[in-house]
Amino acid sequence: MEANQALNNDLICAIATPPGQGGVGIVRLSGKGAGEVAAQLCAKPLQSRTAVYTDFFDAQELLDNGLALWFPGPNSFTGEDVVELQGHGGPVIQHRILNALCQRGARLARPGEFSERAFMNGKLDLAQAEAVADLIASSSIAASKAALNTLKGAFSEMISAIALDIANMRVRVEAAIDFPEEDIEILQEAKVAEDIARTVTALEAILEQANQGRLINSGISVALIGQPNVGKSSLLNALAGEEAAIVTNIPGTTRDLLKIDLVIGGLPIRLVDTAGLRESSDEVEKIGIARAIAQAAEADLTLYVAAADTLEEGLASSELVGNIELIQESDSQPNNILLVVNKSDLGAMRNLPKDIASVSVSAKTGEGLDLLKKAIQESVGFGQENVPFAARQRHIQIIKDTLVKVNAAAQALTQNQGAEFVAEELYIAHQRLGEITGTVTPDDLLGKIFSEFCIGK
Ligand SMILES: Nc1nc2c(ncn2[C@@H]2O[C@H](COP(=O)(O)OP(=O)(O)OP(=O)(O)O)[C@@H](O)[C@H]2O)c(=O)[nH]1
Ligand SMILES: [Mg+2]
Repeated sequence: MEANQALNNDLICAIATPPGQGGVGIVRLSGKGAGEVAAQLCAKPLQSRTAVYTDFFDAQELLDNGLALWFPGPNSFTGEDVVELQGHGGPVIQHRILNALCQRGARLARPGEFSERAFMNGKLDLAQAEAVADLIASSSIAASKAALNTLKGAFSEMISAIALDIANMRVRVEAAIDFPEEDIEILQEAKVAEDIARTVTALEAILEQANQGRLINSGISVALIGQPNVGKSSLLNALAGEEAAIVTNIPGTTRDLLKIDLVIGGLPIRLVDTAGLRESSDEVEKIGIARAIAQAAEADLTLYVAAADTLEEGLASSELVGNIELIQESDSQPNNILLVVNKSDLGAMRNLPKDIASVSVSAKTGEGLDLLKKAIQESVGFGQENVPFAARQRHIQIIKDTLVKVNAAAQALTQNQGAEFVAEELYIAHQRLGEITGTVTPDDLLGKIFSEFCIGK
């Protein structure tokens, strides 16, 4: 890492504000000599951590005027010398300022390079750096709160506490390896089994929270599935509050997937309308139906839509059960399915399968829509409480892998396999968990994470 730091503190610059016109446009500069280069551009000395009103020049002429803010390292976002040049928010002006900086030795930053440097210099850990991108990309208030909590360290603190527990266990287990004859007794005396059990409980709890954090962060995908003409597209329109999907009384209207982003109870939702499920000889429709089933399998929640007026017939009901079973078989989270009985204005819910939660609605009159929204929230495990932190799929996989290894350590202990086996499992668990905050990071992982950032962050 030290070699990286030495290589990477060259001077980088980028426009930090969004493209287009605005009252203010900010160009950021970070790295060795940022203060000097900026002072040349402003043709006056800058003052540490003070806003200086100034003109900006290139070698020939005046470019703009505004404020220059200088944060000498290490007390800056990146930990290096950082300057923010706040000029007028126009693309031509800002590019001229960038050019002037590049003429004086800076280069254009890669996406995420400022945050990557903050990570490299210990200003943020990896989960916090990811939260910077997640906070910027958040699409609901709840998502932004969760990302901010992660940025402030809520998630990292919990992970670090568990990592510390594992480290402490490792110390005791590794000590026992030196006494192969008595190692089992030593481990018993040191109450390692109890500590492992506690760690498993802690990991399971954080896994559950991380799942919520992942859902709120990346958005919850909800698929509308069901037989033709039951009103899936009408429901999508009713929930979205716009005529996004084509609705007709001809069965088989929807052919392809239609995705709409909306917010329900503060949760970012991606709602997907699909082709009605039926036997079809039409090539295009067949592809649409296959996509519908795949979407249901992939979604965090499947809304299986049926129509109240057709449910009275026993046949429709048995088909419905068959289709639900089909989806449950292909779904990785088979419990997350909610039966939505639409067209409540035409009849009551009847002949419903008993083992599945259901809601009655009318896309036409709007009746039951609020209940449906609540049911969607509850089905993905959200009540009114705030999500404690935002997380990513990467974190969830790591927590799961860590759990597997800690459980393996517990098993090695109960089977009296010897301290070195327990130590080995705990070592792998410890290493893997460290990848969340970045105490252990394969280089390609860093490249992947930071390349997803916007430029200037
Ligand atoms: N009475 C009544 N009619 C509805 C309701 N919802 C939808 N419809 C009607 O049912 C018909 C089918 O609606 P769609 O939304 O196109 O149904 P779909 O499930 O998307 O159908 P496919 O795309 O063919 O799979 C249309 O004529 C709608 O106006 C409802 O709540 N009550
Ligand atoms: Mg449709």
